[in-house]
Amino acid sequence: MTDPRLSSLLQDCPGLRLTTEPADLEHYGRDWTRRWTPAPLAIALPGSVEEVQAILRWASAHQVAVVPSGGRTGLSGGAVAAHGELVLSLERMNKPLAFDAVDRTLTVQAGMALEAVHNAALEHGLIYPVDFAARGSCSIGGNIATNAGGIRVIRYGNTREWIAGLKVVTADGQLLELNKGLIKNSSGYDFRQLLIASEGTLGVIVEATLRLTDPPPASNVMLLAVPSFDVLMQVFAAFRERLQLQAFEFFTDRALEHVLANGAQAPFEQVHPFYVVTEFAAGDQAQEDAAMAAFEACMEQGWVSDGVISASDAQAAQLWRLREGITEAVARYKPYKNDVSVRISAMPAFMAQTQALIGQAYPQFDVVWFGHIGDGNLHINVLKPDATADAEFLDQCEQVTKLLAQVLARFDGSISAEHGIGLVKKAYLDSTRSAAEIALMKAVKHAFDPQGLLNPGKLFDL
Ligand code: 2HG
Ligand code: ZN
Repeated sequence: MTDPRLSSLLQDCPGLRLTTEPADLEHYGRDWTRRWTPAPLAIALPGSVEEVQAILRWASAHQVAVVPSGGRTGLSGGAVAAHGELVLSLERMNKPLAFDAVDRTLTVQAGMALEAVHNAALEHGLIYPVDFAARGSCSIGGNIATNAGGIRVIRYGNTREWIAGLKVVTADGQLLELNKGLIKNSSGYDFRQLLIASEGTLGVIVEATLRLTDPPPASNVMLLAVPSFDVLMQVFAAFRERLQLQAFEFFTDRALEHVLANGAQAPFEQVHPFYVVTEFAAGDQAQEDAAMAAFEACMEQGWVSDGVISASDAQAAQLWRLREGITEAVARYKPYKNDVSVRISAMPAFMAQTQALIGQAYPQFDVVWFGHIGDGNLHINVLKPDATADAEFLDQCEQVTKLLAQVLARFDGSISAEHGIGLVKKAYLDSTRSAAEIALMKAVKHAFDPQGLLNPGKLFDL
């Protein structure tokens, strides 16, 4: 540990677990984006709120930039440390702290994995309903810092809806207790909501009090084959009208090909251009009949050409794998990712324009479409051909993203639906947020972090 600043950190925070091992710098300095070369100063792994406070007091006194770090499964570069920052990993602070049966809340440390939160809630007969494929590796603190969405937003909303309270350490080491689990609290600015989606730029989330709810009734999963992009929203309307949807997701034949190549089982004998995975309440005969009615109505219209319904939990998991396995299946192609959203009512027109733009712009690339179509959220992954150089590929993708951002601006959409802005999308923030809003965001950042030490360069440049 040669950097003299680190000896002073250890003096201020005796016993702190700190590492500068090259393998650790590499591991903790990056997230699931692979674009930046990690180069952190060191990795701090505090075990308590007091240690987090001591680290931030020290960083503030010595003007050291800090990157708060959870499971680093983010896709926007929000947890990358490429410029000598201190990584503050919440990994060791990963325990449930308290359950309250009357409030129906679970208080947890920020480093707890989402899946561990799910399991802890289930132990009390309740659920924490935000869910997505990275559940085993992502941390609840990171979910909150990006307002993570996922596959059940259509039914339960984003992370934001489920946060009853937050403990946050500020840039100068103060501890804020935000909202303290209250349901009603009209006492001025809600800093809890401000911290949600702030991407580690305003404070370090150390604990969260999560709202829990009843588990859903028995559900069924259905996979539908859809002949064209244009009818996806009609299929959605037909199902939403008749059923209480828990999820409504789509993907293309290209996406399926990659998942099958990665070991999944083909769902149908024939190949179809598009697929929908939908999950819905199916606890009684009336709901089962409604599901069949929706399916038949779509078949009659020619909006759906085949379908399969899960007959067991194992089959439901198999069907989900086709959708949830996409990110992993395409990872080896270093995909350029777009994660965009518009209002559901604008989806058909937006999809038509985006499809035309992407079709023209990337005739040479493998483009994989999928996402949470029931939330107006599309993921568009452009896969890098092995023979194309990284820089050339990135440049072409950025050019197209500029055009996509213009389309989005026309539809009042968002350049980041659920992955955050981080480093990857900050050049396009102004397609979604007005100049006045960005100026206010910077003023808020200055109020919380006057020295600009918390996750610098993420979201916007100061
Ligand atoms: C998903 O919906 C995630 O599976 C990841 O948001 C999306 O890999 C992506 O682009
Ligand atoms: Zn997603």
